[in-house]
Amino acid sequence: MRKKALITGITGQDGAYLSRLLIDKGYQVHGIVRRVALEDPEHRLWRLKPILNKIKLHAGSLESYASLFNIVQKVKPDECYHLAAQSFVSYSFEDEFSTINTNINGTHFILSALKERAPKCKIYFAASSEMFGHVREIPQTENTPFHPRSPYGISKVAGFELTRNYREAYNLFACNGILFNHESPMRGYEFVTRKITLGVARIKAGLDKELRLGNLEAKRDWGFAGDFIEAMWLMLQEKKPDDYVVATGETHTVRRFVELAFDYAGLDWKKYVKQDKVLFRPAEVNQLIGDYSKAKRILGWKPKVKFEELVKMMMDEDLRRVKCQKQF
Ligand code: G4F
Repeated sequence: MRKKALITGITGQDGAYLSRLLIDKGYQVHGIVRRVALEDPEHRLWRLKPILNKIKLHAGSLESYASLFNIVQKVKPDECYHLAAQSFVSYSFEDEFSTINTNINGTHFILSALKERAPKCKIYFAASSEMFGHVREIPQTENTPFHPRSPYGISKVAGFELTRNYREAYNLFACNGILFNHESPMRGYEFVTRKITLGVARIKAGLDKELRLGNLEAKRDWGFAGDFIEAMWLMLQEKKPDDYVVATGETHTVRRFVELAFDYAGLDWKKYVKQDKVLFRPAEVNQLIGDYSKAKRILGWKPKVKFEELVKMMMDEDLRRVKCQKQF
């Protein structure tokens, strides 16, 4: 019988890559989406467009225990990937209550529903390097203490602990993937990498004259989303559930990303980038760099796409898109 996977957050970047991977592996893929997404597929399901006829979508909400419970009961998944969240760190400062409520309750609800209706299901929780925040050591490992710096980071620490507690208290096969930043041509436009590559492509096409950014000195460990989702799947194929850092082991400033992207388009970034105080965060995570040696040792996982290739991949896609559809 085909294995059944249930993905929350299937409409996002990671959900789109993961769905493709699972379809290729022969899984029956189910996703939970908000009802509005089903009513407006053109805008909200664009990342899933090429595979819509190969997956089954269910209307539900992270805010409703009943909806998650009913979907879990109906699907009875073998594996569940809980990716859904309010995932934009900056926005979490503006609306801390909804970020904290949705992210923490959503994780609690899905864990509880799985415990009640599919206790054998293997569970992946999308934890985050944002949990390390004001970092206590460099590089960060599975043993580095957390010091989150945003409501989003706090909500992920709570999700991490809930997942670990369901594993220890109820014997669920529940894993935390502590993923560092991961990007791709399917990244949302609010995140800095995509904002930069689209911004450069628009400037190149003469559609914009400047690119406004916040803190250029922040350092991130940026990998390719297509590589990182493989680690999610590998965690659930292990004999025992555990927590893993997924990263590249390299760190770069936002400024470096900017330089490479503008260089690629043959432009001098200093002429176009304006720093805007409004885009700085009330509390910043200054430096992230992950040590993925546990994932390498146990899962046999390592990142394939290097930083420079990632910038080129995203630039190529945005230059192409802006060229064919000037509305971007
Ligand atoms: O691209 P970002 O918004 O990503 P951030 O905050 O690191 O979070 C991402 O990665 C996490 C994993 O560590 C995920 F959990 C999370 O969901 C998300 O995917 O910002 C990256 C850096 C920050 O230091 C920010 O201050 O870029 C800096 N930055 C500078 N100017 C900007 C901007 N970020 C954004 N979004 N927009 C700017 O104009």
